[in-house]
Amino acid sequence: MKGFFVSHFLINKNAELFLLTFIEKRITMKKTILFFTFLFLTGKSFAQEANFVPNEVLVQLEKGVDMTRIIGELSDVPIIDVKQVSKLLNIWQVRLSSSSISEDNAILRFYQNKDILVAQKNHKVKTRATVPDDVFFGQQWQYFQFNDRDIDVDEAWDVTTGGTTLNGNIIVTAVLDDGHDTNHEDFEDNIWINEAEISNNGVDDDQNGYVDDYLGWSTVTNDDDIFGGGHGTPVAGIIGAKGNNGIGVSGVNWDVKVMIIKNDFNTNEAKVIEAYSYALDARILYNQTNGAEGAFIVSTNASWGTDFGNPDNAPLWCSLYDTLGQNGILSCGATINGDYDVDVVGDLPTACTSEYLISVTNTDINDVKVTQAGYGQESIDLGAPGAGAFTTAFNNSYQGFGGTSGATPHVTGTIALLYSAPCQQLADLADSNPEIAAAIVRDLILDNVDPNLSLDGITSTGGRLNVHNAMQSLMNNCDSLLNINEFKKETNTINVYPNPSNDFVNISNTYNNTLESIHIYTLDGRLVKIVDTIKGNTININDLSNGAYIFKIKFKGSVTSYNKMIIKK
Ligand SMILES: [Ca+2]
Ligand SMILES: [Ca+2]
Ligand SMILES: [Ca+2]
Ligand SMILES: [Ca+2]
Repeated sequence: MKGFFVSHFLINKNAELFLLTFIEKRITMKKTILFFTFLFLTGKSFAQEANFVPNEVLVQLEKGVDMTRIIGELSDVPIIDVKQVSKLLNIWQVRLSSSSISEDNAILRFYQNKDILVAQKNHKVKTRATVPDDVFFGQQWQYFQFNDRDIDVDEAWDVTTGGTTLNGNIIVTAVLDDGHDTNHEDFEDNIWINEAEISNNGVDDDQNGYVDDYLGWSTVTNDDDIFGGGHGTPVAGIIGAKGNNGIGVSGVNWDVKVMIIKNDFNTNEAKVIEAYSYALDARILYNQTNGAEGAFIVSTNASWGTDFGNPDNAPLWCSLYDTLGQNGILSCGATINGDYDVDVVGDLPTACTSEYLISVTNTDINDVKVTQAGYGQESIDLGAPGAGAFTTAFNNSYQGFGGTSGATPHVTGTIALLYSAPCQQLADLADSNPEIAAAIVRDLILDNVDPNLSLDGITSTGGRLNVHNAMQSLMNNCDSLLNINEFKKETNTINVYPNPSNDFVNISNTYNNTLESIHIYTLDGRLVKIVDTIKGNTININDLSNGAYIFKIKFKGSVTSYNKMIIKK
């Protein structure tokens, strides 16, 4: 037996040194044999010892033994400092003089003292990170840089890499863009397919109002010809290129379903509304059928927009974000690629005031806002890495993709990833109250950014996306998600009655805030009336002609305006 011990000690001296002594001291011979057999079988996988703090050793003393006495007994060991790290277990951190003894020799010496139970090196501990095996992962600086100028998604992947909620909802994110390279190798099954539809038979099999919408939907050709994606393929890749499949890159989600809605964005707002409506219809159907039909869309991505667009003139487009949010969908918008304050000059959609629209600007590899990227303390929420973010590209290739277009899908993808977290409360809320779930996920992202000087004072959060921080906050607060007061404001319901109305309209909300102002627009965006002296909750509209109007309602102390459609007759 002795010989076996010695040879094992020689083979694997680092970790087993202490075990040898431990076994001799603490357990019977019979147990020793079992323990050592186990060690022998498994020892090889620990051939390399983890990094440790130089000139430090941790020691555990017998209960009640005084460290001062031990130091006296070990006068030949050059101890320069000790600190108790556990009173209960009598464990001490011991610092040694650097030059005179190795950690191994000090440990050997400690074990010669009968009152020392354990002596070991002080191994370094660091945040874990899950790294996928995709060959170009190393080029995805937005995920990992040694100087940590990144979104820490690798650390979030310790918790989840995407896919479904705990209740089994398959998480979908909708990309409204110029289509997708459907032949790209690095998506595998991460592109959403409408399983309830039969392709190319001229029949709307799932009766969702769209004929043959099998691969998604194109508002250009009114079918599912989504092929294209010079711009859309990188966007989709950032959200959900297949992770850890040994090829290409990884999206923010290793697994997710990306719904492709192809659009021609050089046309008009009607097409924008059509594109969003496909996503909205699918989520409403999902909610109404308890997941039997439709799609569990949690986020949409708009890496496009109208430079200098005035939200006041686009009430339909802007109010769509409220409707999407009320049904559980957060939307992300890329702001202008120009050095402008969009609070002042306007932008569509990123200056729309909906609580369910997250507006994103662009940071670079040095974690600094790109000069040619919009900002706005009210309108723009946060920064994300966009300038040259490495991802998939058209024609089955890979490239650095840029601008706010590259920044935004990192946020869109993060929304999807958070929904896949192992938090039962969030999964249940996503089913029972999609709007509150969406508000929670939004706040998790916005409340947990990395503060960033280049964004300070010119964005609402003053920071850059940090996926890990948001994920940690979710897991830490999972049990009390519903108790967080901040979320209550998002459950605010606006009541407008009667509707249709004649001369007077009453407006109230759940929290009885005082009305500050109401801007009344025609459906084509023309401002026809401003009401800013309001007594009680009733306003007089007898001067309006008959027809439909958008009321943009603002309460005192709230940054949000609520859009409601009112019929005057
Ligand atoms: Ca990092
Ligand atoms: Ca259909
Ligand atoms: Ca069909
Ligand atoms: Ca991959």
